[in-house]
Amino acid sequence: KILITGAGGQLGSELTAALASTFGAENIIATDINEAAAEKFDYCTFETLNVMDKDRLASLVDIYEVSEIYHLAAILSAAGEKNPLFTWQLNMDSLLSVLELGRTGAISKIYWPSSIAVFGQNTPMDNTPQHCVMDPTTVYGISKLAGERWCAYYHEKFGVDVRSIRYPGLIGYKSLAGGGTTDYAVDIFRAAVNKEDFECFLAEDMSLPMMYMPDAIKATIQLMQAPSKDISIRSSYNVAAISFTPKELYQAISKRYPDFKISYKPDFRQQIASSWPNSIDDTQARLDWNWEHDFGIEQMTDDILKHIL
Ligand code: VAH
Repeated sequence: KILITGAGGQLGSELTAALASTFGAENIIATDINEAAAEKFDYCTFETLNVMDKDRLASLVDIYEVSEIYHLAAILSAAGEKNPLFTWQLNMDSLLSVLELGRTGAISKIYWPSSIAVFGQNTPMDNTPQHCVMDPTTVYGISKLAGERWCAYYHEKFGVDVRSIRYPGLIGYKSLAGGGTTDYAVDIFRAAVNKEDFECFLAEDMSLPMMYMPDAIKATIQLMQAPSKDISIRSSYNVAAISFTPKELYQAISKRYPDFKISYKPDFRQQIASSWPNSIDDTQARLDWNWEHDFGIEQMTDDILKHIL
């Protein structure tokens, strides 16, 4: 059975549904700290779980005979800056509890998302390589980089089968983003279809690596299904799809919504975004498990606007 933490979140809502259709809803246990998330999961088992509560996590693993955990619960980059120490504790302690379940043999496989937030000001910004200087500036990024090293450590020392992707900004229309620096690219679509003007918290020329949710889901399931021997990176894989600026996304949307208006009012998130790469080199993911993205900015925009209404 597969247990997902943070299942009610932006990624969790869609990944849980995809796992249910791939592996059978009867094999899925969705968990979230937020009880109200239960309503999204009428198709599978749902349990409330605070990931800081490692005893409850262990008992859910035991009760449901869980063999795999997708540990998605975390505090993201922008939200994390408001409460640095708690963000560190939550992001790190919960990952270590999951890795310990792997070490003791309670579970046999782990998925844990990392992020391009592991990169920083001295990282090469264009076509950022898998291995390079990583000097994250946010607590979220620091926790993801440390988490990557823990994943590699547990694999190396204890043989834990843990797999990870450094996601770019993820864009979906089915659930809202929360507390991230890339959230504008989700919110902008709702403003457009609701015929509201949009105020963007990043500068118009702030290029960032992004990915449409179906590509992120595909990458995750592909990585988790790859034979263990093909996984050469046990920290976390660079994975790329598209890069664009707020202005380019606005232009793509305004082709379909000509009256749509945007203004730019960069806040503290602009500084976070400018410490992240413009584009990512994902050669290793392409070599190891045949990663290939499907959606460009135009296809993504079409698809979202077709479905979001
Ligand atoms: C954030 N969406 O903005 C996340 C992501 C690449 C950024 O990790 O914090």
